[in-house]
Amino acid sequence: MPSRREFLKASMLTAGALAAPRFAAAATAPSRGALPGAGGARVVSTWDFGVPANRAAWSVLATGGKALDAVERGAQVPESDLNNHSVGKGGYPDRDGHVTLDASIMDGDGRCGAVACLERIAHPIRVARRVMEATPHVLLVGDGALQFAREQGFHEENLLTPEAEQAWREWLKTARYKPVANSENLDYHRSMLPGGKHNHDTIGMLAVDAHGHLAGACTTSGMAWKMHGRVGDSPIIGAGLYVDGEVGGATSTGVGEEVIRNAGSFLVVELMRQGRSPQEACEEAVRRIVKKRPDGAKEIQVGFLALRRDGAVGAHAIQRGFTYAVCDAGKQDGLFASPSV
Ligand code: SD4
Repeated sequence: MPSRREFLKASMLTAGALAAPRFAAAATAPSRGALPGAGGARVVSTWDFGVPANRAAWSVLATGGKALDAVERGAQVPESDLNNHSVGKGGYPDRDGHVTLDASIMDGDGRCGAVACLERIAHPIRVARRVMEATPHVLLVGDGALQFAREQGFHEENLLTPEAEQAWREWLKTARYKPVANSENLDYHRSMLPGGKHNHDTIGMLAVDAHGHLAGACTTSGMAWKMHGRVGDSPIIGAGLYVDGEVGGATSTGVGEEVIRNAGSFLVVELMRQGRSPQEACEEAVRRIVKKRPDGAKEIQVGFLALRRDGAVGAHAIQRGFTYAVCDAGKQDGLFASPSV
């Protein structure tokens, strides 16, 4: 476990490393849990763009709404740009030029739904919820997911913007696949748009509502320049997202392959069930990834965010630079620098 001094140092470095911070990341995470009952609601999200997403979720929670509705609402903020266009319009495509989207949603009662490799639909999180509520399945992929979205009346559109296409053509000149750590925040601040043109758009969001119910959502355009058909951790229940109403929830961001290999979010929740704090649980999950691939881990980023049933929050990442947003009755725009290995 990092000492307080290491934690503060990492936090300060993180804040300094952000190109043009839109929100100043605080050094001290909210360690005390929210109180149950009225005013005890809280929502947390990955990355700086979690702040506006949390605000949208808060509009549901503050009026006594359900955690599930809150995360679905909040996740749609980074799925849209400032003109309310789609996530994919800002996301980079795969190496063949297709913008393919992954998303999952989970309720504390165990119900869940997800879509993977979905094209042409701006709000995959809404399709994921529809999978959960209108089908006997958990995960629909590719053409089948698109067919279902069409049947459900979702609007179809081309998600590849001219800017993203240009960046893709530029990338094709070298065609080298190498994920960049913390590109989510760096690109966000460069473009200043939640769904801006360089943004990978992954948001993991966890909420506890005033009734003590939990839910989570995760949505992404995935790793830029991935192979066509590649699916990351975000739509895999237990990897990019897991919620158990008796314990808490966890979500992840970064290189999804490493998270899937370790069933990351499920691991975090199970560790909390066994008595570890959200912070300790996230640290252990990161440690497992680093331990299994010490050399590979030097070059990649993975971050976990956890919310316990009582509102206590934890986060940990391999590299410096991972931030997370916290929103509750006391403060709606909290932003914290995650400690890291
Ligand atoms: C993935 N975990 O597809 C996602 C990528 C990500 O911010 O988190 N990007 O592997």
